[in-house]
Amino acid sequence: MQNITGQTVFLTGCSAGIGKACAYAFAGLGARLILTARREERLNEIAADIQQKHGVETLIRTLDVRDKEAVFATIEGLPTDWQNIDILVNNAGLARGTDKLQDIDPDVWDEVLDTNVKGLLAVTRAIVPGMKARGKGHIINIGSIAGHEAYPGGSVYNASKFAVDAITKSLRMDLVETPLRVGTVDPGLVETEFSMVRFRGDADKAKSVYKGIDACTPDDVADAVVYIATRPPHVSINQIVVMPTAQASALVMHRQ
Ligand code: NDP
Ligand code: 8X3
Repeated sequence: MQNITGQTVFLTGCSAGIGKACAYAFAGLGARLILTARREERLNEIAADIQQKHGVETLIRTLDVRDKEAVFATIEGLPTDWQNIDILVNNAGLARGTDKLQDIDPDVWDEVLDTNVKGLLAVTRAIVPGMKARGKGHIINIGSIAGHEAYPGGSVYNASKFAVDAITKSLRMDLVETPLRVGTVDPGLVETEFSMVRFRGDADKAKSVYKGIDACTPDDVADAVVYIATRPPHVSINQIVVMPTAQASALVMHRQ
C-alpha cells in the first residue's frame, strides 16, 4: 500500500453520501483535502469534524460543477500551496426520476447531463494539465452499474454514466504516455441521499429502493476509491464494480 500522507485530494460533491465518505477515508490516511459541493454549511461541518478526528488540513470551496466558469476560476484561484492536486475524485452526481424518455421534462436532461458529464469534464479539464506538467496525478471517477447496463426509466441517467465510463477509458488513452492514472468505481445500490434527490424528497419512494436489501454503504465505496489511490505508481486499477451481495445486476436483486 502506497503512503498518501500529505497528498492533496480534490473531491467534488462531498457534502453527502459517497463523496463525504471518501473525504473521511482520505483524511484517515493523512491526505489534505479540498472539499467541494454547493452546500457550504455542510462542508463547514464536515471540515471541522475531519480536522478534529484526523487533524489534516482542509480547504473548502463552494462549487456547482455545472458552472464551468466557476470551476475554472475556483481551480485557478486555489492558494499556491493547494494547487498541486495529486488525486481528483469526480463524485458529484445525481439522477432525477425514473420516467420514460417520452415523458421526461427536458430540463432534467440539462440538470443530469450538465452535472454528471459536463461537470466531470470541466473539473477534469481544469486539473489534468497541472497533473501532467508535474508528472503526477490520479483521477478517480464515480461511475455506476447504470453505466454498464441500461434499464427502463434510466435513459438520461444511464446515458450520463455510460458517458463517464467512456470518458474514463478515453482519458486513460489520452494520458498513456504520462505517469497519470485514471480509474472508476462503479457502484450498485448504495444507501445515501441519492434516492431522496432522485424522487425529489419523497421519502417513501426513496426508502423502497433499498427495501429488503442490505445495500452498500458510502464507506464501502470509499474503501474501493482509496484502494485505487494507494496502489504503487506502476499499478492502475482501472475499474471496480461494488455491489451489494444481494444485487446481481442493475435490475436483478434478492429482497428479503
Ligand atoms: P448523494 O445525493 O448522497 O450525494 C451527492 C453529492 O453530489 C452531494 O454532495 C451533492 O452536494 C453533490 N452534487 C450534486 N449536484 C452537484 C453539483 N451540481 N455541483 C456540485 N456538487 C453536486 O448521492 P451519492 O453519494 O449516492 O452520489 C455520489 C455519486 O455516486 C454520484 O455520481 C452518483 O451518480 C453515484 N452513484 C450513486 C449510487 C447510489 O446508489 N447511491 C450508485 C452508483 C453511483 P450539494 O447538493 O451540496 O452540491
Ligand atoms: C445508482 C444506481 O441502479 O439506481 O447509480 O442506477 S442505480
